Amino acid sequence: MHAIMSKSAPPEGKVAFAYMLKGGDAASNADPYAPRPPADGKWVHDGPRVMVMNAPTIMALYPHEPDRTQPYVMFPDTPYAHLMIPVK
Ligand SMILES: [Cu+2]
Repeated sequence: MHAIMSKSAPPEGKVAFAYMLKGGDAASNADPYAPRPPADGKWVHDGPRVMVMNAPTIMALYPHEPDRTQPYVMFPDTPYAHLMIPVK
């Protein structure tokens, strides 16, 4: 989280696990720093989930489109890519 907030590189070789059980909203699934959705876009409303961060090799195995029903990659192709895994 420090890396994304400070726009620096995540610590090499350290995987992180996090959770957001109340869900949350994002302006973009592609741009970690988007202040709002693009003019033709919408907010991404994510439900409760756990997240695996800083594990780039597994990101290639999952889709990059937001989906509340299955795991997907948020911020793909950035140092902040992470797997979003919905929970119920
Ligand atoms: Cu996320």
